[in-house]
Amino acid sequence: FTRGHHSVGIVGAPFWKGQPRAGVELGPDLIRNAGLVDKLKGQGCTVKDYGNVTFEEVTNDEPINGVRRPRAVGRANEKLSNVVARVKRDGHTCVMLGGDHSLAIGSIHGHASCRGELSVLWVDAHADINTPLTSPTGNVHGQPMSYLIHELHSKIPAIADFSWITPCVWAKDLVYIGLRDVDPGEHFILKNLNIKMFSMTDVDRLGIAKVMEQTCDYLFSKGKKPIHLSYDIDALDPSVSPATGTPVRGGLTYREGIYITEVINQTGLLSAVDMVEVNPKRGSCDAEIDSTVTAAVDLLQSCFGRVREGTHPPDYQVPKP
Ligand code: B3U
Ligand code: MN
Ligand code: MN
Repeated sequence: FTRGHHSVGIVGAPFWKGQPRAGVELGPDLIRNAGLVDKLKGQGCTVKDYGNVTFEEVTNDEPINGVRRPRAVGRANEKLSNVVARVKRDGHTCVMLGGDHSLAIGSIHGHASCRGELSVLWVDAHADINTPLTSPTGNVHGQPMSYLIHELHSKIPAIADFSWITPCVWAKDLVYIGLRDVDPGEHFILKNLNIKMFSMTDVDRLGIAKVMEQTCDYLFSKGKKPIHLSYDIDALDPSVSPATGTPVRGGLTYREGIYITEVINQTGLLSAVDMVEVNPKRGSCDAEIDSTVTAAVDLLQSCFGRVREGTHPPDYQVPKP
């Protein structure tokens, strides 16, 4: 096979407590049941499935500093961080199947603990960079980047079971694509830290090809680092991926979403991917669920070398009559 030959390690994280809507914990098995492993193998990847992380029940998990379910979220991410670090030590590109986007704390932390400084590409309708004290909801899935950015460390209050988190990403190494629902505190942080972002307005103005060209130029100008792609399925338009907790109109088309992953694959630097916020209970019929899950699988296939023009084995011969 001309492309691919990636070694992929898959980790399921069936966790929902970073937000209030049940069902997002079904994401990992849905994405697997849609044939992810066989499809990746079929395009030339080596795949190891590490199974699902199991999370302990936490009782008496009252909010701290407005943060909801802090102990469950903190412990789940500490465990996930250790699993992702193991997948990276084993030499794989790590695919973390969520679950809600609070899991990016553990995924990025574990990745960085093994690979050092990272470039983070965050594809999402939302910036997920509220601090506990700017968050309008208290849901940690709207906050993960705030815990990981060095420059925000002094703004994070003490929270039970979050003390293991050490910041590991510099503001200059973060790029957003797809933003269209950003809270005031988040907008202030993005501007104040001069974080690179391509809102949907920028996608409209530039087109996705220029957005990706500028994303790569920007990240590579800071030095080539392993890329962590954190892909929230709600980045795509709800007409494509309706089965998600907080859909926002006016999102990426299927083609724009796929193009992002094709370009990231071509960099050769992709080191870990999160695919999060697939929630079948938010789909109103099987077709809506199927469209959402299929999009998630297609995006992951494109991350690992699937190309829309098609391909053929190097020894391919046209059959002679
Ligand atoms: N920014 C809001 C809403 C939100 C963030 N992420 C999602 N929704 N999926 C918040 O809760 O911080
Ligand atoms: Mn998100
Ligand atoms: Mn989102």
